[in-house]
Amino acid sequence: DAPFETLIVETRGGVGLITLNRPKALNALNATMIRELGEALAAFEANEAVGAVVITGSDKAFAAGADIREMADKSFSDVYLADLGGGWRRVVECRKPRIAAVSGYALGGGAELAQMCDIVFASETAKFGQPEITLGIIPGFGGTQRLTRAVGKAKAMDLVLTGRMMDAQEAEKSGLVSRIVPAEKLLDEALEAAAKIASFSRAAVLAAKEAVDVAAEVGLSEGARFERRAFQALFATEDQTEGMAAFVEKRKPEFRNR
Ligand code: CO8
Repeated sequence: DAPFETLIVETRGGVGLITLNRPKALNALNATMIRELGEALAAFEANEAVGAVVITGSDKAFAAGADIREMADKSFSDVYLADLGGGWRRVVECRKPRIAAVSGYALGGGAELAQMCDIVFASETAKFGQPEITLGIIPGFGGTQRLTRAVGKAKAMDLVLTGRMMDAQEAEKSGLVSRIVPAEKLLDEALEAAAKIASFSRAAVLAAKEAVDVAAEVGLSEGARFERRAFQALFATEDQTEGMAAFVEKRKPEFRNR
């Protein structure tokens, strides 16, 4: 694995694990970290052995936002020409499922990174918020869009306009968090879920993720049509034959990603 300045990147079986690693700055997302996240995810995307990715931080902070020190003196033309926030596209574009394992602060860009992941596991200590308004800005990478789709307008407006934090319970109840997990089990449970996903037919996993993602973009009948075509297409895979044969024969399937 290539050495990264701001991340620890490793593989655990079929799972890619990215640990945000700027502990002194509570994992504030600087330009290097955003670039490296894109690179690490692209490498996992290209690595056939990897079926799912876990992104985590430290006990105290998943990530306390974009790096305020790095942004403080920038002008409009600086951030426009550098396409500040645009580097995140590479994070979103990853086709393999990503699980965010969140402990401690997930604020601003850190909350948005969690929102970009497909599944969010939170420890009881997790705190989510969009405090950008307190800095004279607004969320810059999906916090007004993905958050609103996840939790609805009422909760999103409350969070984005007041900048307050919500705890894991509230985040789970409102639909941002998939599961709350005891802090000491957070990473293990995320790795276990990722390993399970990685064990399934890769084509089925990618199609399932793609179809769920389409729901955020299109109307119901168009989305259902997309789903049906993707569903039907999977009957062209050997994994479908194997998965159903294994059920009928009462044995474990052996998916070969064909
Ligand atoms: N940027 C830079 N440094 C940070 C950040 C940050 N976002 N958050 C914490 N740090 C640093 C602190 O400056 C401090 O450094 P030092 O020890 O050198 O003074 C260190 O981390 C520890 O932080 P604290 O001493 O503040 O720790 P506390 O436990 O007292 O407080 C908090 C923890 C509440 C999380 C507090 O640090 C805080 O409020 N942080 C800022 C949170 C914030 O406002 N985040 C939003 C940032 S804006 C944003 O994310 C815009 C997203 C747009 C995306 C565009 C793409 C790039």
